[in-house]
Amino acid sequence: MKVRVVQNVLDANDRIANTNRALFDEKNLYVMNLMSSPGAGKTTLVERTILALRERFRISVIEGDIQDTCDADRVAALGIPAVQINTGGGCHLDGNMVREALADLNLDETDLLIVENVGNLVCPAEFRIGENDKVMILSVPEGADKPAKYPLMFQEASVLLINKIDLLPYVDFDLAKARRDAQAIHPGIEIFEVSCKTGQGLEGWIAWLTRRMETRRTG
Ligand SMILES: Nc1nc2c(ncn2[C@@H]2O[C@H](COP(=O)(O)OP(=O)(O)OP(=O)(O)O)[C@@H](O)[C@H]2O)c(=O)[nH]1
Ligand SMILES: [Mg+2]
Repeated sequence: MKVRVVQNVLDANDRIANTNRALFDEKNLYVMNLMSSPGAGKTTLVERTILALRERFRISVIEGDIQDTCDADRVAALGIPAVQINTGGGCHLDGNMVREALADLNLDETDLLIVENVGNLVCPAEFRIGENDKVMILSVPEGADKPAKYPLMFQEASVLLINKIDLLPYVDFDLAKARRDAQAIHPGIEIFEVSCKTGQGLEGWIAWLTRRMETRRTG
């Protein structure tokens, strides 16, 4: 019985996510759902991505947090339209929350919609929001055992950014193991080693995202 209830919730969410996706397709919009543990570097990546692509694409951002508006404020400080969703305790965004936030954005003037999910390594991966790609960050201080212990997000993501590689000299992080385990869970997953602090490796990420957007736009 309990399993059936959870399944019903996921089915209902899928229906709303499909409606969102139909709207995104109609507006010729590429949407990425950015997920990670708290503090892995999502908002810093959003800022870096905006700075790299703002001349080429019109960008809007939805920020998901349990409370507060500081992430949306960071994005708005760059002159980018940003909507903050406060889940009030909820550990993930779902299709309906994103649907409601869309009302505050001008989708006709957006090419790239970045949705930063609530910091959590488990639940966000279970709820589709109508995105084109799920993008995941694993940061070096979290440890290389995370793909093996929290496989779902690695399975669901189209791309994995291993962030904070500037900290590798100071933290025990087995890069080869993290890559190997992520590939075992999701064969062929794209992996980029980056530092959102120094900018190292971000050109690979920006090239990947640009390719995905172009593929989307040319069908
Ligand atoms: N050393 C280092 N610090 C980083 C890097 N990327 C982000 N940080 C720092 O990590 C902290 C958290 O970064 P955020 O971008 O706010 O992380 P987040 O994933 O958005 O956090 P939540 O939204 O709370 O889940 C900040 O102090 C960043 O400056 C990096 O590549 N290297
Ligand atoms: Mg953030």
